[in-house]
Amino acid sequence: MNIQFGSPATYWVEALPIGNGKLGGMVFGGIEKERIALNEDTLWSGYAQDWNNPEAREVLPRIRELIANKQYAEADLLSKKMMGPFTQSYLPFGDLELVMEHGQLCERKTYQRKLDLSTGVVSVSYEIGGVRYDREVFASHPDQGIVIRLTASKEGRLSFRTRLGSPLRHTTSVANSQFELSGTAPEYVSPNYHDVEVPVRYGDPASTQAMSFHGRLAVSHRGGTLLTNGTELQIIDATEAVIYFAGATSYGAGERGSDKLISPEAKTADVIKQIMAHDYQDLRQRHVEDHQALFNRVQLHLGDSIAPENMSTDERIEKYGSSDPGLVELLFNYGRYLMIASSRPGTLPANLQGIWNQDTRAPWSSNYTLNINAEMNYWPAETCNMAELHQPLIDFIGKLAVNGRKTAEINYGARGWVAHHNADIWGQTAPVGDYGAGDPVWALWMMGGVWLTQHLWEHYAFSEDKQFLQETAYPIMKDAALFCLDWLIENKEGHLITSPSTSPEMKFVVNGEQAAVSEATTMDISLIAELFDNCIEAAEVLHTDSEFVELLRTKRAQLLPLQIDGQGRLQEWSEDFTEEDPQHRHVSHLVGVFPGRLITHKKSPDLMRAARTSLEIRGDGGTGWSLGWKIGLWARFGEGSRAEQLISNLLTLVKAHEPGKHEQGGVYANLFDAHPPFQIDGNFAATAGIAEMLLQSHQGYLEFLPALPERWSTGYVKGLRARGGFEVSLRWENGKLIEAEILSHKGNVCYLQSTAGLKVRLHETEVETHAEKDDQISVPTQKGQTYIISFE
Ligand code: FUC
Repeated sequence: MNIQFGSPATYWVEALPIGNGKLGGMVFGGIEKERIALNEDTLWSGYAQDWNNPEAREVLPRIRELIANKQYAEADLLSKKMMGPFTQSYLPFGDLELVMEHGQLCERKTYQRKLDLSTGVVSVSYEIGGVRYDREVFASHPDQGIVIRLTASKEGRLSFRTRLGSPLRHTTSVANSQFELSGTAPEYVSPNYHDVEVPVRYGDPASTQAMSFHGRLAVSHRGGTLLTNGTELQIIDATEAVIYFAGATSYGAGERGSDKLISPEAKTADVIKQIMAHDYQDLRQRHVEDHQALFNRVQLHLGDSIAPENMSTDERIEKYGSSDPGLVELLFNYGRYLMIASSRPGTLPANLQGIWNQDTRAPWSSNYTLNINAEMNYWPAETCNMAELHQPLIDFIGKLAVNGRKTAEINYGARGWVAHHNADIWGQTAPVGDYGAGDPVWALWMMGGVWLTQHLWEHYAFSEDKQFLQETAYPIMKDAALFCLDWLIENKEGHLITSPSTSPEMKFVVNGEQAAVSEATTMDISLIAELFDNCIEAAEVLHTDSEFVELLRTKRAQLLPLQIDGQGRLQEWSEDFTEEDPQHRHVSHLVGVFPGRLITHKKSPDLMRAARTSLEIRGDGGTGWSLGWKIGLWARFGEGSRAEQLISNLLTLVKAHEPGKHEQGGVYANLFDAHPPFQIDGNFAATAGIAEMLLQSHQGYLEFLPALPERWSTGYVKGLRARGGFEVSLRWENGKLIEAEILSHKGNVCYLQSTAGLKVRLHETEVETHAEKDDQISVPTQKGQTYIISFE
């Protein structure tokens, strides 16, 4: 289960990612000069500011009037007055540099560099002068540091120098045999798509409000000597050495419950002290055990790999693509690996690049983009059995819900909470766009919070953790619903609509003019309808708020119904507008099909067919994340081979030195999703989409292999999760399901789609099943028991 190469990385997207949720590293595997590009997930520019804009409230009635009069271009223009500042940017920490004093390689063939997904360890090895050099690198979650072990096969042949550097303002020092880097983040970084005269602004060093950060290196060694010369650490004539890296920022200082009294310097000192108390094998074992406790929960086998074992991953992508079942498995497992490495309880949620970013002005600020990307990152969390890794997003939603209350009140005079298109570490909830410089097609979208609440509901639906529902999820969901109740207005026909409303990020054309804002886009209505449904269900589970439930039911019924357009598609806007780009990457109006569950074969077959037509016309192209979304959509349409086509399109190699077309996605050599540029969402969507092809549970019952492509004729999957507290393993042969194993965590009745010849056993005893309506079979289960279902 390796991503592997026969040479060092030249470009960052060829390097191999490691991470412990907080610290990230990209290992280049250089021979004479190694670079590990470092990140710490809380290192962002700026500080919490007031982003709310009272002017929004003033112009709102006029904007609504213009839209009602179909003066869309004018409404677009005026809606710029609703904008606030851009979000801040996620920053690179710096580089760990390593200079090996053995010169270059003569014999290229001896070189190998790989990331083993099953251990979370990157290794590099090669031979010079008859000595074999080995390097192992990992980011330890239990020990909170990055560990690098270097060995030489002959005694005394290991000599190197190491230090830290950073593109951000910093100073370095060496004291007590430790290398230290102290840095300051900029107070402002302008998005890379918004050029201004001074895009990166630092504050006055004496009074800056930006965060500080600190990195620390220490080395232990067997044989040889450690020298320090004030600018680096140097090891001479050793046989083995271990380098330890710790990094921290001042983020959180002053927040309630934070460790504000601990400076970043003290934090790194503490980590290094603790980590050095363990020997290398111990650290490695603790890391591998921790990683595998999450990684080994799920297994996928789609057939035997057809690629030679030592083939480098980029060659494998180019030569075989999705025709190599092993490569599809690797893509699936990589999404799980990247989630484990970028999102742990207590860390920030994975941003546009997870935690890996080398640019001071990262693409789209590497922020949280709420109109698709941030949600997409967490699509595999529940289905792929990593529910606790969903926690950072859940915590973040809680933070946005607090800040978004102010925005709802100040910007719109509404109750509840709102978030828009972008968020950052500071919990920005207002529309971005630099007070008018942005385009309403992305900046003006009020549904960020509404969509995010879907994650709270799903986290409950999979676990059925009522305490979580009561204490965390429902209050935030209810508050988001309150915002919607205030935001919705009645149109002339008595339907409830949103206005202004955009379908991210697609414009429509009216009278030869393009515009973004209109009323009641299908995405708005779909997200609100689903939130209301989820709130109603949640309140019923909790036996609470019966009046509120009634109100939601009434309002839900009054929402503008979804429509089918002249071409038989699910209509994207409330009117049958012509779109600016029929193959646009966003498929916002299909959100109710996937990841939502508003539109299904059972509930709304006509809308489902129309949605399928929409996707057909949108085509099989798009950015990396767009391809990823379409895998899940085709899975929901029940068309496995089409979903597989999208996986195949995603497995197109994008070469780092040929930047590729912005709207033509694929993967880089290291299998990172290419928008291009690198954006991690496509990796997560691919993993979630593959899981969705094999198991679905959004219709209230389990569906096995709902979208199995012809190519995956024989295989198995183990450990996927289904709503209702079930863990499911499946085995199939020649396209036919042979056996399913269901572990019941909650003792709920398990509903299955009825299949002829199905037999359910608990141990050796046959379990009685009951036929229900709609071709469902129900199986009573007991908590903690595993049921075997065989199909004849
Ligand atoms: C949205 C998308 C872009 C990109 C950006 C981060 O604006 O339309 O394609 O993914 O987010």
